[in-house]
Amino acid sequence: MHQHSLPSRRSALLGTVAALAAFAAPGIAAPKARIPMELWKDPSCGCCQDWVDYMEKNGFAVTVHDQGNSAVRARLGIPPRLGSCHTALVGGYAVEGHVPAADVHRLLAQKPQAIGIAAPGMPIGSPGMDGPEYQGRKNAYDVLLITRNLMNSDVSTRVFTSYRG
Ligand SMILES: [Cu+2]
Repeated sequence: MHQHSLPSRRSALLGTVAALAAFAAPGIAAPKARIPMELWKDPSCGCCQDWVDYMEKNGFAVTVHDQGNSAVRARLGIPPRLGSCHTALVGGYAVEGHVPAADVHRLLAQKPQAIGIAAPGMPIGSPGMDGPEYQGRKNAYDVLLITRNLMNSDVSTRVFTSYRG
């Protein structure tokens, strides 16, 4: 048994060394797997698609559903007052609206006990709401962390990141 397992272990080790050498080589970026995200939006929502394109450029692989946004939002436990134009699910968290990718990456790294994060409404200047039609305008907005009280199921929020206008 030992005789048989040795060559394969050895080649696996050599493979690892080769991979590490490739990662260390200057000018060669380590290939990074994109994070799967599922998203629900209205088919005619242009700013939703702009956000999808932005997320695709920032480390996410987005599967888009052109319906069911409101139903998914309700299912995930996001109250309508925190709603926006699209709802996403990533790593077990809800992401509502035009949330910057950095906040989603931080959420996935910190793994708080939470429903997810939201940028309620459609803040002008947020990712996907920053096209030429807005002429560089930026409104201040907060990305909120949404939590649910496990005792009474009350939903509450606190500021996750504040963006200045
Ligand atoms: Cu929008």
